[in-house]
Amino acid sequence: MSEPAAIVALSGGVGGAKLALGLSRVVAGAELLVVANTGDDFEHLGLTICPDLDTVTYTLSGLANLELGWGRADETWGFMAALEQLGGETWFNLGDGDLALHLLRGERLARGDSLSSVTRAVTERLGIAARIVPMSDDPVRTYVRTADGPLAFQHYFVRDRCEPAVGGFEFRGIEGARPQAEFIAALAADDLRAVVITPSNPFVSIDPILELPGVRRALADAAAPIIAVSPIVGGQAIKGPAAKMMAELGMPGSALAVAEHYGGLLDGFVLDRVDGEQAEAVAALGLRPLVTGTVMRSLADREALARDVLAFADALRRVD
Ligand code: FO1
Repeated sequence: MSEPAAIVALSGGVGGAKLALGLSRVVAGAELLVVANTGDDFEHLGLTICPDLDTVTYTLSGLANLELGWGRADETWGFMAALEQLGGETWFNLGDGDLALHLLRGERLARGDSLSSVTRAVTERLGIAARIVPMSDDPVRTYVRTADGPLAFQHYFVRDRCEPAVGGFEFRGIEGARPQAEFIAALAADDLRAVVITPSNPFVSIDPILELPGVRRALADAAAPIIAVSPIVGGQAIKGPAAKMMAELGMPGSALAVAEHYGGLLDGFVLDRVDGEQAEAVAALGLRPLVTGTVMRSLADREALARDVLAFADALRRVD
């Protein structure tokens, strides 16, 4: 049989999208299936906003706003200025170009199209060779447990700027949500080369995907190594509230703590060189550690990490 070639990457927003871009440039396009978290999605101003799907889509099409980490580059804000003038809610910024995607998606969803079909139409139109799918076509909404009660994710993340201390998470609707069909099929396929858990927030970007009914089972049965890249480097998250959440959850803010969080699900765990001394403790968990450069500043960094992760998976597959 020819070498297995298919890659499944689980991704949230910025960090995950960077590695997804690296992967898309080192494997043949259609061999990469990026599964995006939809727990961050929410209804706002009558629109269905899908931040992680959109960040991955914009990143793989070269349209992403690299300064903001979300939305489009070269954006204009005429809509927001008019919304402000009219007294609308302006805590969540919607660029004029970004708005086109939300309106198009809203119209298609209202017509009964699935989120997968809308996403496929957009990614094909934008010339993205990789496949990008939502983790589910059924709605799942992440709520953050705080001292003042559950908080919808975007209210926590944007409106309240991640200030409330988190006590845990709720993924509302997840019990009845079916994992996206191509995602589950890819995990069962015998041409699967690797499952890559990208360096996204473990709690609010990756766990919603893992907690979907049937996903952990499908991952356990998958015929390829499952590798996670630490989102924590030197005790800090590259971007976002992961380290703050870990402290509030009583966990050490370390790469090792992330490895423990994913636990037995993994075959391999990738740490940055600054955390190299934790490799032994990761190995003691029964995981294979890989120590390399995981901070992705340039496109070359994204590609280099992607190559390292895939070579790591190939090495693990040969020993298993
Ligand atoms: N994040 C912000 O911090 N402020 C915003 O105004 C904002 C607007 C926004 C609009 C569209 C979109 O797709 C993402 C947006 N984000 C914004 C980022 C978003 O909250 C995060 O990307 C995810 O939910 C976390 O990964």
